[in-house]
Amino acid sequence: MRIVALAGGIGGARFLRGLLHTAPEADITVVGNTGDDISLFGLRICPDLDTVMYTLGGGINEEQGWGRADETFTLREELAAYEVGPSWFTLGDRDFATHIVRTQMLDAGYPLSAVTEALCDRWRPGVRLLPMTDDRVETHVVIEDDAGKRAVHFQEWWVRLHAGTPAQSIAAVGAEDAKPAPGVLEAIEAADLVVLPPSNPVVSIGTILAVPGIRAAVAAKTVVGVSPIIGGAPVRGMADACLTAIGVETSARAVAAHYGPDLLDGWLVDTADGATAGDLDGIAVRARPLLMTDLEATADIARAALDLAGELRP
Ligand code: FO1
Repeated sequence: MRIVALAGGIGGARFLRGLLHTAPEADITVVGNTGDDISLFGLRICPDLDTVMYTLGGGINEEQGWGRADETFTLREELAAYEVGPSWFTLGDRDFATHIVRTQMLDAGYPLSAVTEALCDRWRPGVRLLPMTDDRVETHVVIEDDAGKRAVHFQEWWVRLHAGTPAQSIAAVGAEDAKPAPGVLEAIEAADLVVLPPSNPVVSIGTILAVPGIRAAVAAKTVVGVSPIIGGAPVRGMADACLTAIGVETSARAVAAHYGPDLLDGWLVDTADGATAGDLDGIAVRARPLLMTDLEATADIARAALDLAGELRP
């Protein structure tokens, strides 16, 4: 079975671990969000690609959901001693090596897709990990505070401001001129189904769908999504702040409506939202426990998504 998953960071990576567990024989291609990418200290950092690579490759810092396990922070301390920032974005020594290798290859002219493939040669995530595009796309957020109205990089809003200052707007800068990375459209077209894991529907899944050509390719397939919102709140992260920024209510049903029936064929909601689990504009909605408490629970959720897709596939 050929599966394509559009994935963001922590929630997406955790879901993929369950998907691999329940369908070890499946051929899984992950199209990763690169809108979170940021350049710091002269290095290109790809948080969502790294979170998928480290999580599926066994190197993730499990409780954080990002960065490496068994980290040390000597480089960070030395940079602070030189008062070279930013200090609000924590990079560990092991993680720095990934960004050095990536930047070296990008500077040598390799596209991000080739760099990601090379990094995955080491990590062996068990899926084919493709960036959504090789072109530069960066999510920026317009905020207004006592320093005035300005656009800040998504990471500054997310990490330094904890999404505490309301986003007046969120823009995937460069998305309209970006092309899908090599292999992305082919993988989607060849897929038996596309899965939307419980990633951030705005800055992760939404950004991937904003790359011209990807949304139409996905919409042509059987698509099943997993709600990242349970009982009116995101399980983790701050998807509510992102949804509010685009005028979408923070509910499982509102996210399904936001993705739209042209895109979604099936939608899994948690039992907490079961009361409103009736189908929505032709989207088949099913309620089941969605908390990814451990690998078995996550595998069961992934299995439910595959079963629903099987039910819906023409
Ligand atoms: N998230 C934080 O909340 N604080 C950090 O200092 C931080 C550093 C960081 C470094 C590398 C990396 O790959 C991810 C990092 N993240 C950090 C998480 C990151 O902001 C988010 O995972 C994604 O961008 C959103 O999914």
